[in-house]
Amino acid sequence: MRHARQFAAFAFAFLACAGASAAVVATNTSYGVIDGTLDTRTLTVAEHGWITDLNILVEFSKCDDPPIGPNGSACRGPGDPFEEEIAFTLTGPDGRSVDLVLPYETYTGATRGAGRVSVNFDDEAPDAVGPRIASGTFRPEGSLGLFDRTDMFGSWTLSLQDFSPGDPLEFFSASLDISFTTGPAPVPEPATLAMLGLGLLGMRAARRR
Ligand SMILES: [Ca+2]
Ligand SMILES: [Ca+2]
Ligand SMILES: [Ca+2]
Repeated sequence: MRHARQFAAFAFAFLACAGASAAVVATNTSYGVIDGTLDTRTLTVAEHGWITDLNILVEFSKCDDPPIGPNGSACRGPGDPFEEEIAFTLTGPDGRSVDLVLPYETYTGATRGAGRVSVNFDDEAPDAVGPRIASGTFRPEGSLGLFDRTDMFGSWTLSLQDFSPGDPLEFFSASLDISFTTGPAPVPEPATLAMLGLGLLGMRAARRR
């Protein structure tokens, strides 16, 4: 155990040596009405950094017709907004994808739309996203930790889908909020750290014999 602990201490010391930052590294504010179709928004990160935590803030509305428009806030239509018929997915520069909102699963039917909301998708949030559309910080359907230890540099794609015509999804903005370190090499995954720790213990046991 002592060796494993020493190794962990070494790993943390290594982390402390590298520069560490947290910042909104990319934003897209291209308003759009998405209805019965798939649309995407690109978030371009211009600097390199090893991701230690990634959150994404998405500002959108899902209202009964008509659309609320680029400056709208409350829903104009009084009817069922069909909140369930949308899907959000974030794809990183290296092609890996994480589902934020799943269709007909994350959100369920509502009697009246919530209007324009800001949802911060964050693995560390206490509450999971859904079942009603609401502003706040929520855990996404998939784990954004999938992006940890990868380079944030490059083009990220937020896919926004609305499954049937009528009651559009409206997109206002998205921001990537990334904590990252700078340095020559990515930090090993916890599983790798644990295996290295076990390996050290094994070597020690073998030396004893
Ligand atoms: Ca995280
Ligand atoms: Ca987080
Ligand atoms: Ca629709």
